[in-house]
Amino acid sequence: MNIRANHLPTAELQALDAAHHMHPFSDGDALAKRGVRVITHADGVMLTDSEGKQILDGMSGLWCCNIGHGRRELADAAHAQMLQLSYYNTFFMTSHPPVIELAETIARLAPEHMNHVFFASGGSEANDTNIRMVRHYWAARGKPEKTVIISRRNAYHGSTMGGASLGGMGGMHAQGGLPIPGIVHIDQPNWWAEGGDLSPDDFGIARARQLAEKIAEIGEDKVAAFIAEPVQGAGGVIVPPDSYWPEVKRVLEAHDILFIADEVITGFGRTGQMFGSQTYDLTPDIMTVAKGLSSGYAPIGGSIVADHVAEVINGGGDFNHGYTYSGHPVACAVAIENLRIIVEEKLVERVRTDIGPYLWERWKALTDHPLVGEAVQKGLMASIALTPDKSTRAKFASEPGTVGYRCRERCFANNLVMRHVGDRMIIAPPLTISHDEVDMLIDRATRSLDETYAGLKADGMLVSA
Ligand code: PXG
Repeated sequence: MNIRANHLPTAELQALDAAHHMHPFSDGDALAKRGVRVITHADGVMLTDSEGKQILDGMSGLWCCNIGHGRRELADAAHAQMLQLSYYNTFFMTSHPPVIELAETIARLAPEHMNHVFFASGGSEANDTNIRMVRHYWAARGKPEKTVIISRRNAYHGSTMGGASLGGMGGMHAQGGLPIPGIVHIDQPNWWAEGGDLSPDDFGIARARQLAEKIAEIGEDKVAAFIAEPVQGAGGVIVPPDSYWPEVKRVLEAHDILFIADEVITGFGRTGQMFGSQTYDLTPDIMTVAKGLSSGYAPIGGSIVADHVAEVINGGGDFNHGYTYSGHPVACAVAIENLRIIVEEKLVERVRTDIGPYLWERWKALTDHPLVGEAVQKGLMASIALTPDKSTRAKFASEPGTVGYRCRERCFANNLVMRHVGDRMIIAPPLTISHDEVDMLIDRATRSLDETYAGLKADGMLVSA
């Protein structure tokens, strides 16, 4: 392979990276000073860095590599498609075989009532599509004043102006004048952090009822849609109390608004069903997908659209929206091959009946550790809350995220990618992870927790806020 940088020494790669590459969600100066970690190869669940270290990828890249790294079938699909038709657009009354086949495949895998797909290059773009689509839907139905979209605090829906506005991340809203008008937020169902003295079920109901209260406050005639992740991912793998989704469902059924399930992380097997909406028995009008659609082998996302919505959009004249890479043939060919593997290798069933339950056996035992409060999991996404006192669900006296960051650093040192979100630690390994690799993950996580605990003790930081 003729990639010059593959052969450069680490220090040189780091210097060039610092000089020319601006990183997402990073403090550029701090990163340059420290030097980035350069990942050069990956196979299965293991990454290799430029120093030859073998690292267990507990995050599937960035929640995307559902089938694991390095599958030759996907490379072959991309290669063949590039030679046959590397690019053509899907505008101006044209189409091509891979986009047609992928749309049909997705319709077959999606819930019965969802048979239409609008493609994008990733989840953020797809959510921007969704903002425009739900507003256009109501306008086409003669209700142009139904424009407001309700979302949740600490949700993640992308990084474009629209996606970041739908998201409920304070740090993102603080930069660039967000959110854009017409997007409002209610509270998240995060019982550990915000449940106070309520039982998880009472708290779940209370948080779900905020949706009804917000609709009443704005006026149903002004509300276009509610958007939510079945399980919040980037927010810290927040698994809602059992009472939450049934109550939200009741609220949605009682009101004439659309429901967008953001399945960018939960789609394509992550929760043990093909879609997280199926895990929670939800009936979305639109599902946002990306990541696991191609297992990250090619950038592709989209909106899976219910028949009744597609009918209105298709009947509403031109929908003046689209991306150069909507339905990119190479990305579609890669996604088709990826979905074939997910289905034929029964990865979704594997998560539900085999590796998911096995991970849970091992993961929940982490609550024996003095630093770990709750452990939660849905399929192959899981988190633990770090706390100085689990009996009171206490937060640390240090700035939120300080302890999580220290733990993440220990994980790195122990060759495990386990992320922190504030003081929660999260994992979402490839759906192909073996039992032995789960054992390795738990061993490395435990060692990292032990070292974090020892460090906090030594520094006098085991103190409640
Ligand atoms: N929706 C959800 C639920 C996501 O998790 C997006 C939309 C946006 O997708 P794109 O493909 O535009 O990135 C995401 C992406 C993190 C992290 O820190 C998570 C995401 C992206 C970047 C960082 O966990 N999720």
